[in-house]
Amino acid sequence: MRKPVVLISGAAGEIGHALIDHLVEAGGRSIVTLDLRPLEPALTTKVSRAFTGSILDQALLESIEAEFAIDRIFHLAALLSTRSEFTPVAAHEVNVRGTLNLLELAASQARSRNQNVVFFYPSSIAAYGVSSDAVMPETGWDECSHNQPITMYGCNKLYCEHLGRYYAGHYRQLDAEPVGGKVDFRSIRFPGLISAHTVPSGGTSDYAPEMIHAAAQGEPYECFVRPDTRIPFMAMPDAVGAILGLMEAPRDSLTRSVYNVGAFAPSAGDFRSLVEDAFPSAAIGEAIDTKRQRIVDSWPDDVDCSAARRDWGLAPEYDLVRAFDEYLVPTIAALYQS
Ligand code: AKB
Repeated sequence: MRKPVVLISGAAGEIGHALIDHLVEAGGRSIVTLDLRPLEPALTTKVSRAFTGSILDQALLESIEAEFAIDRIFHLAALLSTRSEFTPVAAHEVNVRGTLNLLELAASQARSRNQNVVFFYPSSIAAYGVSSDAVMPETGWDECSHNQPITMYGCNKLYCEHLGRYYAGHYRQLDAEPVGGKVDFRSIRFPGLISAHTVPSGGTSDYAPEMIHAAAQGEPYECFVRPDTRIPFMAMPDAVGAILGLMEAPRDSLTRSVYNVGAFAPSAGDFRSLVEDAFPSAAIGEAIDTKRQRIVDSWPDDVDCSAARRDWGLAPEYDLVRAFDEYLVPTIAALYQS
């Protein structure tokens, strides 16, 4: 019998980079990765197989399915919000058709081995479309509020949340013997994520990580959103912790398939002040991109994470100050000194 493995798509990206390290540290299943870009050598040695290819390549997915017994999928591959606006059809192909391909792979694996496949899907605050006159509850918006995204990426993410629910509970429901219920779809709507080790590309929340990484390198940075712009963020270690917390939770403790998470929601001006305190020579200016500003303005100022706390114990380690003092500043400074 083939040993069950974990499949990570988009493994060479920001979340994948951090997730692989945590999964290896935790031990357990072998890891198979798939990304358009080759996995960096330091990670390749930690995984069983590193495929370089596309989630749109059906022949590649079929060969991976034939070779491995996959019982966990972390589907991280995606085009982010800003990049998707320049190539909306390509974004739909990657973000929707690619997700459909991975869900089909999960359903096929579950059917052939008559065992559940747990499927992690990273959704986003981009699934929201909050109108400017909406008055946010003190606890932030819950998962069911203002789900009217204004970006292709946000539309993709919201639709794939529904695709996941379909595969989990209604897949081929008219078949003589439906296999619905064997894809255990679990999703997190990530806020902006800030990694000390990598800089994102193609996102609209990128102003925060771009700002601190530029300051640490002594490079000038022009912030593309207003100082009063406010959205939720999370340090990357807490994002990975949230993924593992959700994936380890007993199925019957989960009251929903899509959860908000967040750790702090500073304004861009607050974030800039902390960067300037940490890097006094930082040269941070302002060059507001009104079109990207419109996208960020449609996202929630903050989100209600009570369902995640209640169902699977979401508990970020890093608030804003601790993220700077104990994770971002020391790690990023060391990154660029070496
Ligand atoms: C983006 O900016 O597109 C992403 C996101 C918030 O999902 N970082």
